[in-house]
Amino acid sequence: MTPRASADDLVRGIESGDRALLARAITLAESARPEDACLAEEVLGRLMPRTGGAIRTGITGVPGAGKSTLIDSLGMQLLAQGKKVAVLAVDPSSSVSGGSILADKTRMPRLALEGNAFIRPSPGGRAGGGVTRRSREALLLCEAAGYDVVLVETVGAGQNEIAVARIVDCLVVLVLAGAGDELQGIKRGILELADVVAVNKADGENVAACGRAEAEYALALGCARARSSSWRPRVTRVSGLTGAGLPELWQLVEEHRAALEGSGELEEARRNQRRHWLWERVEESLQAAFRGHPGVQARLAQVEADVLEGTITPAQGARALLAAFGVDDNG
Ligand SMILES: Nc1nc2c(ncn2[C@@H]2O[C@H](COP(=O)(O)OP(=O)(O)OP(=O)(O)O)[C@@H](O)[C@H]2O)c(=O)[nH]1
Ligand SMILES: [Mg+2]
Repeated sequence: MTPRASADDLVRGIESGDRALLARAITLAESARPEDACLAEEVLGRLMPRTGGAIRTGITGVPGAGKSTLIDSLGMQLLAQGKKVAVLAVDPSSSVSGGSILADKTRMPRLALEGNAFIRPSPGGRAGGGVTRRSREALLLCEAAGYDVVLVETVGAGQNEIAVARIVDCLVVLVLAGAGDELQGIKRGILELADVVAVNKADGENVAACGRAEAEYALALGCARARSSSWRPRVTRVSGLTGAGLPELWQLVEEHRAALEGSGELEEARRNQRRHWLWERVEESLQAAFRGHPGVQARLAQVEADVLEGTITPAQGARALLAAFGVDDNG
């Protein structure tokens, strides 16, 4: 067992960019043990003044869309510009159905070897789509450690994009050409949240099809309702494999950042995210307190059985449990 690091050790280590201590702080934040979580909270609290500076970008797309490959290439390009890059990634070990099972274990083979890069696989793996209940803390800790860019890989579509949109500033959605009409519904959902759509795998024989897909998405994005006064979602074509189009993709991410900063929307979005974070934690703690309450525990099995049998309504069941918890829900 490694000796337990103190808050001072962790704060100083993260301030100096120590990746091992950064990783430990994230592990503490994710821990189910209250004393670990408390320590992580203290550390993050002290580091908060150092946060806020990174470009926080979500990279999402269906399984096998090429997210990890693209992040590996993009990360290398950003490192070449002198940037430090952190990646919160979907755990590759649980990645069986999506991409190639034969792919390198980390799926980011080049970035993983770089001293100015930090890759954090998310323990939730595919089940959680890569966004865990402590991804936000992990992101902020990376920022405090001096990473200029934090990329969050998540598997689409649906709830995961909503979760990742709550912690990043810019959401890049990777799509594939010729994926068929069955994706129309997903496409519409994507358009609601995407800041940048990147048609990926535009290489070899696939280039022409990607061009057509790009035009289609551009048309669809043009018709979508505007979410921001300063930014219209844009579409571009990339190949994570060859690296083609990645500078242009990053240019769009930076333009997006500049537009939102200029209009004040970035700060507003981050304020909303912090409000959401507050309520998320309140609700999480309330639920834990509720489930752990002896009075609730004593009645839970019976109330649940009654609700399942239909002898009482779910609303009546909830009222009974809340009364056991000490909340009078009669008014
Ligand atoms: N032709 C081509 N193939 C690619 C490209 N990017 C990724 N691939 C291939 O697509 C497969 C999946 O790539 P990944 O980068 O693991 O995709 P992912 O979206 O991270 O997959 P999951 O994390 O499993 O959801 C691999 O076999 C890659 O080699 C690309 O730009 N062009
Ligand atoms: Mg991946």
